Amino acid sequence: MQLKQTHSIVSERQLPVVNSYNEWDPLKEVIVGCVEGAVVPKLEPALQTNTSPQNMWFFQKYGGQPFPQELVEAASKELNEFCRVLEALGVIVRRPDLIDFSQTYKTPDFEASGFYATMPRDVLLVVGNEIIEAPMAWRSRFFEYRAYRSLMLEYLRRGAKWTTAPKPSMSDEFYDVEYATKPIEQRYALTEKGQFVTRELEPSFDAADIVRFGRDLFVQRSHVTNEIGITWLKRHLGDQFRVHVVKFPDLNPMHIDASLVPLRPGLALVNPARPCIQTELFKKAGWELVEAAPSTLPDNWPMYMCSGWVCMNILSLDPETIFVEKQEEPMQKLLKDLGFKVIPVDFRHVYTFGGSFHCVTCDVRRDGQLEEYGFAEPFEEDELEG
Ligand code: ABU
Repeated sequence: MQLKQTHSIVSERQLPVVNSYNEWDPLKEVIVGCVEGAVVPKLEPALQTNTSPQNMWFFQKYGGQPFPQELVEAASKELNEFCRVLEALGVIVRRPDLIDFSQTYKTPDFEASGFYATMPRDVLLVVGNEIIEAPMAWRSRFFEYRAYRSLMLEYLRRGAKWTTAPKPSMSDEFYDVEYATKPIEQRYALTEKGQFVTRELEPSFDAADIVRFGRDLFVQRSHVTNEIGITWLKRHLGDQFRVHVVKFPDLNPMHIDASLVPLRPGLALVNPARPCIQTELFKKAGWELVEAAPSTLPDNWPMYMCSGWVCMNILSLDPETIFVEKQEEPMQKLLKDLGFKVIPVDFRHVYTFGGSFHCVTCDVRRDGQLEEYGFAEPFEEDELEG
């Protein structure tokens, strides 16, 4: 694949403190989330829409209370071991501040308690030397940025660009509060039309609905990312970047990182259960799309906030080396067959909190620069309509 370099090559020593353009350049510094202080969110319109009927009891029983201690301890152990492995590989690991997420808060528009600082990927989007705090759409996540404030201030002081995107008020009018109770067929029809639980009154997006391929960023509309949120992002990033909307047949879209995961220039994992509608456009750009292998997770594993497809929610140490969950042998084999070195790490207890390696991290600094990876022609809006 021919790469068009748009920045001069910089040596590692000269890298800006925040510097990350894609998902695969050699990793130098990363924020890893933590589960300490995690609180089960109370049911609210957007959360309810993304929760399957069989999991509703969990939020009804524990909403507003700390996550059960045994779940926290097991996941914390795995996260700490992951950090140890990263550090042993020479990566600088940063952790969020400990926050009391059980505190309730009241704004002029709603009342809620918090959630956690487990998934920095959801709230922080790094594009080049800039960190953008995402507006988000769950009331329980309104103040989640506070866990990262001391890190943001440090990066700002050391030269990074730091932006907070405008947050929606999250009043009742912002949501289609009936969405969760609509029959499945009607919900499929609504997602087809691009209508989700969040309305278009104000911008919202989660950073995890965006995946970075250098100059080209791909974003999905979801229950937390609306059209006006994407407009804000496009306009904010300006002409140096191209933001393309991609679609997946997904009843409950929320976060793109278990649907489309680039591994190295020209190669990406896709989810066979929700194949990208615009597959041909990736192929035309010279990208090979490989179907992820299914998870080995037992059916009875507690999964309250995501699907087993987090087996493809990997983190790249560099374009040749990837962290994969230790018991996801089919996924490990697939990646090894594609020529990658796999680092297996136990992470099933982290899955229970709603994500895996990509979700629990925010890659602050990778050794690379802004490049193009074959998407020379912008995706045409009419092709995007699929
Ligand atoms: N944030 C990870 C999304 C996982 C899933 O699609 O099930």
